[in-house]
Amino acid sequence: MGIKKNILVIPGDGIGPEVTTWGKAILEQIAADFGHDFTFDEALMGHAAIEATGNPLPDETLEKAKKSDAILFGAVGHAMYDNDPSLKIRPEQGLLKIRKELGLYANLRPILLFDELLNASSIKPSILKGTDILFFRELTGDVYFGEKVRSEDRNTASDLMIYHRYEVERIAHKAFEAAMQRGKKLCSVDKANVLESSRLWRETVQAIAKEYPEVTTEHMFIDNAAMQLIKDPKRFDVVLTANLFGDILTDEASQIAGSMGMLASASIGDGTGFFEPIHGSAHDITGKDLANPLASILSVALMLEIGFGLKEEAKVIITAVDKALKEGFRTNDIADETTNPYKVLGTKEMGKLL
Ligand code: GGG
Repeated sequence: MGIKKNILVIPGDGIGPEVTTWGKAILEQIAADFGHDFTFDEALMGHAAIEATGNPLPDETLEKAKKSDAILFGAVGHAMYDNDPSLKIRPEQGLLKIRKELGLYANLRPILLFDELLNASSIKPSILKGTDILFFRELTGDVYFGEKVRSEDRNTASDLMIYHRYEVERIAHKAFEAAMQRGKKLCSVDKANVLESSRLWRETVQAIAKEYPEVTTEHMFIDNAAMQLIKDPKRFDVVLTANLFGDILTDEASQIAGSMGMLASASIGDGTGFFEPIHGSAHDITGKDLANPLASILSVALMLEIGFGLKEEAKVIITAVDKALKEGFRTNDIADETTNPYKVLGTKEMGKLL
């Protein structure tokens, strides 16, 4: 029987609107094919919201988000803020605030490697083949939310790296539960040889690990993890890490999957789930029909599976992506001339194909 869901679409900035159009189109197609009743609303966030209202997360957006069953988000950011660090109101503040307000503390980032893209990576296919990693990036703590200070003379600055035990406990439970459903291996990544917040992280994960004796747990320093990810990605199953480390490590891991344009994410916590590609607003390619819509489309698969429990529908999307890749269709970011047949599509053509 079909289900009824109200989905809020927040396209955001840069290539966000271009890719989110196709994520939404897939949701409409799935609803038609499986008899679901998906209704959509739209809201502003990021630079688009600052331009319209002066606020990167307008109250109206937050209210709509709280009322919705799931959120499909694109990206935030604009080059003008990167070039002027003194600007106080910034697009990213909208994204951080909505994560905090919705209690979205666990960001799941699966490194889903399609065999057809083995050659799109700069890492050797023999090292990559068989890689299947699920990252749990903590999302509502760390330097992102700790106190930020700039001295009066503007010559000194600090960002407080802060974690509370309960924040580590709740995401650790989610990660261990996922490990139980997968390869029963969990690697917790920190910098406990240097950082006190990482020592709290490690002792908390060690305590939680005792509740999951079937899971083999290891602890790794972030610098080593960054190296192992490229050297031997297959050694990882579930990776649990903090906000900043997770942000950096998953951008690195996107090269295993071939491109940032291939990685989807699901942010979950106390209520409404939030689904977005891991990539940002990519101003260099905005409006050029070059963006890869697959990360948005795969984020929809996560919404269906994790948000709504619709596993079959999610599988249909992953199979369709796999088929398009097997037939040789590529966007520019995953193009690799060794593929035969081989056709490079724009954002719109790839979106329509799916
Ligand atoms: N779709 C992800 C996105 O828009 N990222 C831009 C960004 O600034 N994110 C902040 C963060 O997740 O660390």
